[in-house]
Amino acid sequence: MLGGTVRFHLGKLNFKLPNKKKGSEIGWHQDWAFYPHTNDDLITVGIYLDDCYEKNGPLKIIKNSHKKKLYSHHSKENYFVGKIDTKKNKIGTKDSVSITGTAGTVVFFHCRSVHGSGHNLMNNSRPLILFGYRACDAWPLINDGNPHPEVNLENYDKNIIVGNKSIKPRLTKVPTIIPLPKKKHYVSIYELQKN
Ligand SMILES: O=C(O)CCC(=O)C(=O)O
Repeated sequence: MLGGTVRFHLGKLNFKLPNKKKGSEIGWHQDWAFYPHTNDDLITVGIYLDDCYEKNGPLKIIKNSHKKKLYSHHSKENYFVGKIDTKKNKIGTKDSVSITGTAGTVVFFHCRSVHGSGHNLMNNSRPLILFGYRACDAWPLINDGNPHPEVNLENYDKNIIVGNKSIKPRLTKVPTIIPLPKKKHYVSIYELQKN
């Protein structure tokens, strides 16, 4: 899927606590908007650690959206807020696919896929562990807080799973918007989108 080389990018665990009618949704977004690279051979892998039903607030993905445009994730005031104004962009979110599944279900999606998730209305939590991977020659355009070549190249290269290190990035014609400015430093997507 990544064209033959793989470098670990990031890992995080999104719990979605039980019975949350507020605050547990993730607004529609493209991961690519958070970390543009010189090419878009980046993928996110999600694994449910518990069974996830429609009412648990499953991940929802808009089919084929990775082949379309990069949407603005900035507010009216031009701050990066990490979510898309779906009304303004006339994005039909009703046609999204709900990724439900039993514990251990794995989903792979492209970094430009438009996705989000709703509230967890059930009384069990919805732990979803997410891993990001990138082709070895996809060079990050910004420091997104994950292993970054300019911070420590040796450590950055330790994240290669398949392939060889190289300082020759592959440049392709990809739409990019730098995710700046931000109002402040945010530790999670929940916090960023809420503000
Ligand atoms: O936890 C979810 O449902 C979606 C998470 C997500 O898209 C993200 O953290 O970027």
